Amino acid sequence: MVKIAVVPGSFDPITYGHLDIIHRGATIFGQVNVVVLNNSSKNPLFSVEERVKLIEEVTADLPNVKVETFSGLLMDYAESVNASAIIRGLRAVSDFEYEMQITSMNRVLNDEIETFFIMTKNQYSFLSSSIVKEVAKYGGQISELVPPQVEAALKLKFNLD
Ligand code: COD
Repeated sequence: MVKIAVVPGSFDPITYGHLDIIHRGATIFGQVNVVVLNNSSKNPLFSVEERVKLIEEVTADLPNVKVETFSGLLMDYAESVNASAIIRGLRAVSDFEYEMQITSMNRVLNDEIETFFIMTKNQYSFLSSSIVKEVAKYGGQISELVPPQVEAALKLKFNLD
């Protein structure tokens, strides 16, 4: 039976850091479901549909990756697709406390779906969607931080050329 791992997030927008985690997950698990949780309290720049489309475009070369969206609890989604694991990315020690809180809560909800942490590549350890949006907004160089499709979408959002 194919083992399914879920990579959940906001992906507003997807960066090379996210993509690194998805690539690594796709070499370990038979199938990776990237899921955009659309009930976040954050105020997103991109709509759920825009985020899904960008992720689909930049993962098109990975045949065992599929992109979905879900409203509700991550564990409800994971159970609905029969997932074996959740994959989260770790950048720095600062991520740890937040991740531990989420993982502990998820364990209360379902102790059988294990959370795996994958450390990002060194060059992406400072990278977040928020930083990318900030730099893009003021016309800074982001080509080493996000795929070309995402760079183009950000320029369009901020009316830059
Ligand atoms: N390198 C490696 N990994 C990275 C990088 C990077 N540069 N940047 C981000 N990541 C990782 C993050 O650590 C995370 O694992 C993943 O990529 C997604 O990141 P984000 O920022 O897009 O998404 P988050 O962390 O805001 O997503 C939070 C969820 C939406 C998953 C969470 O809030 C959730 O599960 N919500 C649903 C409600 C729920 O089930 N709640 C109960 C548990 S508290």
